[in-house]
Amino acid sequence: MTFAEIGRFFEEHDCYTILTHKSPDGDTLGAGFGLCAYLRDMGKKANVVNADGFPDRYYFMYDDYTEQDFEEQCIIAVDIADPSLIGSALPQYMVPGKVDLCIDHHISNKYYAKQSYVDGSSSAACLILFELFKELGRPISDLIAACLYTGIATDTGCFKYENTTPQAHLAAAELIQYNFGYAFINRRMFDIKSKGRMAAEKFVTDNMEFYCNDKCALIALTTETMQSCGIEPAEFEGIASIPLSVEGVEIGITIKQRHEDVFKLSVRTTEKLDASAFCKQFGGGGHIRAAGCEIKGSLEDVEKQVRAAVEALGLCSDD
Ligand SMILES: [Mn+2]
Repeated sequence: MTFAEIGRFFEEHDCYTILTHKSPDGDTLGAGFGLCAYLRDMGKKANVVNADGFPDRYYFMYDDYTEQDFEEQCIIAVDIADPSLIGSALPQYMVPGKVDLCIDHHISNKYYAKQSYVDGSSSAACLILFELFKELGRPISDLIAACLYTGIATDTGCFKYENTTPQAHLAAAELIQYNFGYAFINRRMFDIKSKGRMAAEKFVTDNMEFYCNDKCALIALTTETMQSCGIEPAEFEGIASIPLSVEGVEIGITIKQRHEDVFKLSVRTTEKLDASAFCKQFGGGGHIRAAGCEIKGSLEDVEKQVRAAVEALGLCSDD
C-alpha cells in the first residue's frame, strides 16, 4: 500500500477500532492514540483497545481520551507483527483476516491483515505514522505530536539504539516544535523508576556472578528468590540488559525460573558475539544482540550447561 492509498482508506471507512499489542510499550500506544486523535480530527469515530489496559506511565496520551460509543466497522492494528501479540483477552481480533489494516515496522510481520503497510527499516510505527501524516498534509495536533514523539523516542531507546536513523532524528526535530513537554516525557520514559524497580535492579546487581575474566555476567532468579526478596515479579521484567551494562562484559545472561524444572534464558551480547547463535544450541533464537531460549533441568544443571557454553565461546583465556 502507498501512503496515498492509506489516506483514501481513512476517508472511505469509519467507526475504527485501533488495536495495540499486549504488554503495551510507548510505540504501540503512541501509534494507537496518535492515529485515534488523527481519525477523530478527520471527523471519524475511533477507539483504542489493549488487552492489558493502558499503563499509568503513558497517561499523558489518554488524559483527555474517552471511549466513543459506536458499532465497529473497521479494525486497524499498529505495531503488531503477529496476531498472537494482540493478546488472549481479545480473542475476537486474533481470528485470521479479522484485521483490515496493519501498520507496522517489524521485519517479522506475518501479513495477517487484509491490507498491510510494513516498513522493516523504520525505527518505529510512530515514525511511519509521522511520515504518513506529513504526506497526507492535514495538520496534526500537539497531542498527536506528543504521542508520535514518545513512540520514536522509546523504540530507539532515546535515540541510542542501532535502529536510530536520520529519519528518526528529523522526525523528532519537527515534532519537538509542537507544544508538548518532551523533556517531561523523556524523564518519565527514561529516568523515573518505581521503588520496586529500583529494588529489583539492586537485587540483580548484588547477586550477579562473573565468569571468564569478567567477560560473562550471569544472574539467576528462582521463583523462591523472587518471592523472598519481597519485590513484585513484574518489577523484574526487562532486567536482562543489566548484566551487559557492566564494563568489560561481552555476554550478559539472565536465567529466570518459569516452572519447577524449566528456566528461561535471556542473552544479551556486544558486537563481538552472536546471542542468537548462542541460544540456538538450546533450541531458542532471536536477534543477533538479544536472544532467548528455555532449558529444562535443575538450576544447578542449567547453570552448568550455560557455563560450558560460555566457555566454548573462547572468551575465557587471558589473551
Ligand atoms: Mn515498535
